[in-house]
Parts: sequence; structure tokens; C-alpha cells
Amino acid sequence: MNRSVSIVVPVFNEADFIPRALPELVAEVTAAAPDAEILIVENGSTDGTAGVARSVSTEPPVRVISLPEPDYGAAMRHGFLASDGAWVVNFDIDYFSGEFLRTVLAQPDDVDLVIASKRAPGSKDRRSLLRRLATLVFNVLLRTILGSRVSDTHGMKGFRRGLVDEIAPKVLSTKDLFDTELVIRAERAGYRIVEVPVEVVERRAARSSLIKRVPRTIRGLFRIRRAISD
Ligand SMILES: Nc1nc2c(ncn2[C@@H]2O[C@H](COP(=O)(O)OP(=O)(O)OP(=O)(O)O)[C@@H](O)[C@H]2O)c(=O)[nH]1
Ligand SMILES: [Mg+2]
Repeated sequence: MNRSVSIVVPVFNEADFIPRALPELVAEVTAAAPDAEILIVENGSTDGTAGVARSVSTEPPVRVISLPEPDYGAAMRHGFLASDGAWVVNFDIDYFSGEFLRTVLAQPDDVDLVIASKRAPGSKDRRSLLRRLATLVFNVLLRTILGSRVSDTHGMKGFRRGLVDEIAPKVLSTKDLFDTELVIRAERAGYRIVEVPVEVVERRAARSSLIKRVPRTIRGLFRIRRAISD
């Protein structure tokens, strides 16, 4: 392993958006980290997303991985474990930042996990009031149900390779809780976590339904609590 960073981007039914977003993502990443690899991990798309991603970016640094079942967390987990960078950074196809990547790569040796926290002092969160409220409520649940001290787990993050190799295989959660469980387990294991402020600019309107996520998320947090106490 000698590359500085692997970028993992889960994608689902993004055939329309990838032609404008992926070239921009590749340009931002390679300007910040010329030796980076970018893993686009698609699963379960019905619109030819993987083929579009391959045709938009036919050469390294982009690798396109395609898996059967739609699952954001499973895609992230697969990408993390298939990557080989000294850092692993997760981006969404509509939410990424070369500046955050530079911040990750500039961390001192004793930092293991960098979170772009939408709730850190100095962050500018330009999403709708409802989405910001959902982030706040989710964080209150994380603190009360799981005793976490981090202020955000969803969104851009950078993980050291050693943390990924040790903790990612133990994570049981899938979908939108994979990365939350990974952060919580890393926190419990004593890894050093740093939160950095971020300007949240989503490059298109949110697509997912918050209402559908609420019961699933609450059940998922209790499942994580049981899993980490085993
Ligand atoms: N591989 C994979 N990627 C997914 C899946 N669902 C969403 N994604 C990707 O996850 C990222 C975020 O999805 P969005 O649809 O933009 O989510 P959103 O409505 O903005 O909601 P949040 O970002 O979670 O607040 C994008 O890169 C999507 O393509 C899935 O089932 N599998
Ligand atoms: Mg989005």
C-alpha cells in the first residue's frame, strides 16, 4: 500500500447525474491528491448507472464496482475493504469537497478519523430546515442511545487504513447506518477522532424520504447498542 487515499462513492440510479458530477469529483480529488483512487460502488441500480460511470471515466483513477442489492452501507463497506489507500474517504456523488480531502491528508499521525461535521462550530449548513432538524434529532438520539460524543456521523469522513481494517469487518449495520456504527465502534475502541467544520452544499435537492427513515433509524440505533455491548 503506498497511495495516500482511496475515495469511496456509493451510487444508486445516478445515470442522469453522473455525467456532470463525476468529472467534477475526479477533478477535485486529483487536484488535492494526485495519487488517489476513486471507487464508485453501485448496487441494485436499474438505470445503467455502472455503465454510465464506466463510459464517463474510462481510465484510472476511477474504478467502478457493481453489486446486486441496493444498499448504501453495503456499498460503502465493500468499497472500504476493496481499497488500499493509507486514508479512506467517503463522499456522495452530490456531496464532496477537495478542501475536506486536503484537511484529512494534513492531519498529524495520531489522528485516526476526521468527520466533516455539519454541526461543528463554524459549519455552514445550507440544507433545508427540515434536514438540519433531522441531523440534530439524529445526533441527540446518538448521544442518548449510544452515549456517543461525536456531533455528526453522516456525511464526509476520512478513516485511517488501520481503523478500517480493524473495525469495518465487525460492523453489522447496513443501509444508512453502516458508517454511523463504524464511527461509534471506532470511538469505543479509543481511536482519535477530530471534527472539522464544513460548508454543506448539496449539488442537487435531497431525494430520500425522511419519514421512511425515522423508524428504521431508531430500530437501527438500538440494534447497534445491542451489538456493541456483546
Ligand atoms: N450504492 C448505493 N448508493 C446509494 C444508495 N442509495 C443512495 N445512494 C447514494 O448515496 C448518495 C446520497 O444519496 P442521495 O439520494 O443524494 O441522498 P439524500 O436524499 O441527499 O439524503 P442524505 O444525503 O442521506 O441526507 C448518492 O451518491 C447516492 O447515489 C444505494 O442503495 N446503494
Ligand atoms: Mg443527496
